[in-house]
Formats: sequence, structure tokens, C-alpha cells
Amino acid sequence: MYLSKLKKSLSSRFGFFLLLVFLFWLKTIAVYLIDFQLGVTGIYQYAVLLINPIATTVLFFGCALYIKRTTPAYLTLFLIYIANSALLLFNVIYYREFTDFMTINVIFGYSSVSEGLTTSSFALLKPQDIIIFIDIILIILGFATRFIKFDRHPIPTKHAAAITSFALFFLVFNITLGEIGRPQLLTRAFDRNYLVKYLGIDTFTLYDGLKTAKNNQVRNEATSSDLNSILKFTKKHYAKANSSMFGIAKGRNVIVIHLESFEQFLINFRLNGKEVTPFLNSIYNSKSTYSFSNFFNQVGQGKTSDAENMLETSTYGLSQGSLFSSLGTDNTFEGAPAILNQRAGYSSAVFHGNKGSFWNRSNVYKNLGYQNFFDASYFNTNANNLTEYGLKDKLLFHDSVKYLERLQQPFYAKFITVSNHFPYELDSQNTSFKAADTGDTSVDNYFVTAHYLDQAVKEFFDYLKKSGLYDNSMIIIYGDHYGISNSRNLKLASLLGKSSSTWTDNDNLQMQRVPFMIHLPGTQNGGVQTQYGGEIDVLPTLLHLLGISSKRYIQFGTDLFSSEHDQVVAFRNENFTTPKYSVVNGNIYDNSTGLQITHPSASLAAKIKKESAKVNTELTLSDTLNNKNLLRFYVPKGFTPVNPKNYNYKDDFGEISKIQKILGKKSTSLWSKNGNKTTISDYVSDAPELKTTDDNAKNVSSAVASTKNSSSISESSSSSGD
Ligand code: GP9
Ligand code: MN
Repeated sequence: MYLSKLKKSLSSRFGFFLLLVFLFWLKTIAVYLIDFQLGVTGIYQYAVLLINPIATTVLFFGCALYIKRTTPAYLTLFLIYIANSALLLFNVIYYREFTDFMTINVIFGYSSVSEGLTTSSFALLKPQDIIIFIDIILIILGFATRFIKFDRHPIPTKHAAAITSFALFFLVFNITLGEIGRPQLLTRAFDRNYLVKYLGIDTFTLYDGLKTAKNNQVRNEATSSDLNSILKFTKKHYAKANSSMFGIAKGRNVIVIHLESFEQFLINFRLNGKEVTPFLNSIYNSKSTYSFSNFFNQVGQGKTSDAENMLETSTYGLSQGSLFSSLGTDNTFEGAPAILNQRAGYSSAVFHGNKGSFWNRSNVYKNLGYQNFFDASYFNTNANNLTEYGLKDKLLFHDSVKYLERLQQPFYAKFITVSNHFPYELDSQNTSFKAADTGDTSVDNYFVTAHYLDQAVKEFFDYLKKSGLYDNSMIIIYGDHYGISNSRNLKLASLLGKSSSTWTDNDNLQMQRVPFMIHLPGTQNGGVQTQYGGEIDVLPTLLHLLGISSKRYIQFGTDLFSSEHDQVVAFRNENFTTPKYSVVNGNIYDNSTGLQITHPSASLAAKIKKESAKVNTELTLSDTLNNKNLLRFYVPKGFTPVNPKNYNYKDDFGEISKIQKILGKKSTSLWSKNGNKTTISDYVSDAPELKTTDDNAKNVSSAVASTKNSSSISESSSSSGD
């Protein structure tokens, strides 16, 4: 009875269409759950996941419904089905190798960072993959046995159009659900995993295709002459090095510590009489540190990734979205790791306890010339070790040492912390600081996570000293962007001795200060630097300290120590600040009083107009450079363009160990210098998580083998866009 009913329905065109939609939905969901690690949590995310294949499947398959003639109609539908199934299968295979989804450039072989699918990729096929194509065989059998028959009656165009309309409506509905679950999902595109989780694999591919087409159009039209105005600007803007600072850190290791969401006001701040970050304060106040009190974050929507981009390329992030996510896979960079490697033989590594796909890092880092990227997959990421965005900071530093000690010196190593990230939640086992009491939980707990981060950095410094790395290193510490949003600053105001009732836009701007400290063991000439600057200025400053001229590169920042340093700090929304004035939404504020200047003198108005035009030009030129990918036309003297295919972050422990072996006695890694022994016993941490999994004394390589697992980090339910 049922069978004959089923037979009858499948033998109508619409019934067959529904069957394919259903089967495709089924296998997509199976793949989501079995193969992809999308980090789905909570009923909402599961619900969105369940419906996300529907819109595009109906949309694509529905195209065949417009065809009237029987054979072409069935054939088209079936071919679309096969093509879509193939896309799914290829993504599964690709994901196994790269933990990422195939972009249009990968599919068509234009990707610069990965080979895409090669014949060897198919060795990654697993028996379970049969679910992706077994139905195709069953359908063919269905027709062969005449269980399914061709329906000779075409679908009325009206009906086909209704189905297309439904699909489009559902697509908008799905995108809305995605935006609710993860605000700014499409504009900021944090991670391809998120796009697939909320929008489905086909919508992701469609979205990526549209974006790629748009990018390619801009790029195809670009020529090297587009560089002229940019070069004119950067050449004129270049600030020559301060001779008393040039080369003072030459040959040292560079350790960059990225303090997540850390604002300058925390420095030397006391909450209920207690220092929140006593260790960072001691570094800030030390004579061995060049500490900046007027250093601003300049990020846009790309937050952390924008900070990284500015620091390492001295070009701005984009006006919308994250440069790393939207352009970083294909752009040509002339970034810190490549320059340092080529001009001074530095090795390089990033240590970050989140998934490599977040902010598209695993692709972008290759273009930056990073030799190693130790992401979450290199660490023990059991639930107890994690905060919302990855490995807890104390563990990140501690667990990185087994890799750090094997890097050839000098190295350029960046540590990206995560514990001090909105919404500032931390296990009770890790909290040793009393929260504030402003009534806003995230503001209150900000001090707790900042304190934890401070302790983590201290433990790491202690290790650096004990292991001997310290004396031969320059340690750069910076906060990437604000931690408390403008709206929440009103809650913070009273703790800063201000009142929320008189809080202004300018106060919000002033809160964009973040720490920037250059700690140079051995020097006594440091101290607080009051010149104005921002993240864009870091790379030329760093290069000059290392004795490398930055003149030949296209960089928008200027050396903070130079007498010609440009003290106009541009923000992504075209607000800006200078030592005397700040301009917020077109209004001028006097920095000394904090008050708005409603009637500026003619000369002040002219000055501000000029600065404002410069800010606008600078941001526009940086955008042109990146959107058009113009660095591909510009090869500075002695610079070898980075070939991202030289890098593969699958087994970086194996690689750095191999290099040590090959170099033998010439190896300059700490491990080699320590008589081929680990220095991990120099690391003292009070992290309770290490009590059970502490591998201090254990054989390091076995520890590495056991910790090289895949991470189980789920997406934070909160928005990173706070
Ligand atoms: C994620 C971390 C946070 O890996 O760097 O990024 P954010 O949300 O601050 O941009
Ligand atoms: Mn950040």
C-alpha cells in the first residue's frame, strides 16, 4: 500500500524533485555531524543547522523545474544533484586535510595558499563517504527497475516560480537566523566554519563565489600604475630612523605578546585598592621598557585580525569586515615574518590556542611568511583547558615552550592570548581576583580575566629569565583593541572617577588607548613615551630597532621614535586624534580639557581640515593597495615574494625538530644549546589544569604526540563583536 503510494509520488516530477531535496538534506546533515567540526552548541544552533541546506537545495534543484521536455528536465535535475553531491564530497575530503572549506579559488585551482584536491587527497576517503553517493546509485536503480518512472507532464512555470520564490524567501530567513545567532556573520566573516554552520555549505560557496567575482573584477582591472599615488604618499610620509635607537635590538629574538582586549586604563589601575595587573605594571614602569602612554588601537570590524594585520604589515584593515578573512587568502603581503627572515635570518612562529581557521589565519599566515603556526591542534584542548576562544592563557604559554625552545634563533614569535576576551568568563578554579561591582557582569569580570592574563605573562617571563632566552630577546607587549564597548563605558565611568552623565564621544575615543611596550632587557634608557601613535606604526618602529631600514617598503605607519614620526592617529571610521586635538564625528575636542571646541579659530579649522584630508587619503590609499592587491606589482629591493605553498602547518613540531637535526651542532635553538634537552622544567606555573596533565618532567616528544589532537573548541554563544 505504502510502497505503491511512494512509487506513485516518486513518479511525478514534483515528487522526484522532493525526493532529491530530501536525500540531499539528509546527507548534508549527516556530513555536518560526522565529518565537520562546526562547534554546534545549543538548541538554536542545531535548529539553524538542520534547516540550512533547504534554501539553496530548493533553489538550485528548482532550476530544472522550468524545463518542459521530459528527458532534459530529468537529466538537468539529476546532473545538478550529482554536481552538488560532488561538491559535498570534495569538501569532506578537503576538510580532512585542511580543516577548512573549499573556496571558489580552491575549486578552480586559483588558490595561492593550498593545492586544493590532489590525487593523494582521495586517499583520505573513508568508508562512511559512501553515504554521499550511494543514493545516486539507488536512484539509477530505481529508474532501471521502473520503481521510479518518468513523468511526461511538465511543471507549470507558475509553480516553478513559486518554488524559486519560496527558496529565496527561505534563504533570507536563514541568513536572518544566522545574523541573529552571530551578529555581523557576513560582514565580518570570522571563520568559514561559522558560515557553514549557520548558512550551509552551498550558501557559503555561493557567497564566496560572489565575493570572489567582485574581488577578481577589482583586481583584474588593477595595474601597476595604480601604485603611483600610494608610493608618492608613503615615500613622502616615511620618517627616518632615530639614530640613537636604530639597531639597539639587533639580532635579538622578538617575542610579541598579544594581550587580548586589553586597554591602557588597566595599567597601574587599582580596583578596591588592589593592582589588577601588577606584573604588567612593573614592566610598564621599568626602565628597561619603552612604554607608550598615548598608543591607540586602530582596528575595524576585523578586531584581532586587524590588529595583527596592522602590526605586521603597517597597512590598515578594511573599512568593512576583516582583511584577513576577505582578502587574506590571496593577497600579497610584505609582512614582518618575511622581512625579518629575508633580511636578518629570523625563523618565525605563532602560538594561538584557537582553531587555525578563525580569522582565516591558517591561510593568511602563509602569505605573511610565517614558518610555523601552532594553533589549537598542537595543544591539549580538553574542556577543562579551554575558555570561550581557546586554550587558557597560562596553558598557552606553558604548553608552547616545548615548541618555542626548538625554534632556531633569532626567532620572531607571536603569542595570541584569549582568556581576556568578552564576555570575560573564567572558571572559578582560575580566578584569584575580586570582580568589580558596576552591575554589568562583563565589565565586572574584565578585571578578573585581565588579572589572570597578567599572571600568565608573569609566569612566562619567569621562564624566559630562567631559561636564558630573556637576555637575548626583545619582548613586545600590546593590547589589540578595546575590551569594554562604548555603551559599556558608561558603566565603567565611575571606576575611572568620571560620571556617566557627562561621558562624551571623545571619552570613548580616549578609551581606545591600548598598551604598547617594548621591553629590552639590559637597557636602562626606557621609560614612558608620550608621543601619539598607533598599531600602524609598529612595523617600521620594530624594523628600525632591529637595525633594518624600512624605507623600501610600502608602509603607512612611521617609526614611533623618529623625530619625523606622524602623530596623527587615524581610526577606521575616519575619526582621529593628535597630541592636542581629537576629532570625533566631525567634532573637535581639546585634549587638555576634554571639552568640545564649538567655535574653532580659522587657523585651527584649517589645520583640522588638512589633517582630516590626510587621514582620509591614508585610509583610502591603504584600501586601494589591499583591495587591488597591488603589492603583487611591487617587489622591494632584495625582497623575494612569499610563496605560501612553502608552508604547511600540519606537523610543525616535526619540522622544527628536523631542522635541528639537520643543523646538528650549528642549531641555534634553545633546546640544542641546552645539550639537546628540554627546558620545560624551568617553567613554573600555578595553573591547576597542569597538576593533572603536567608534562613538565615527561618526555617532550611523547607529550607532543599525545597532545596533537583536534580541538573541540566551540563557538562562543556571545558575539565577539561586543
Ligand atoms: C580568536 C581571537 C579573538 O582566535 O583572536 O578574536 P577577536 O574576537 O578579538 O577579534
Ligand atoms: Mn581581539
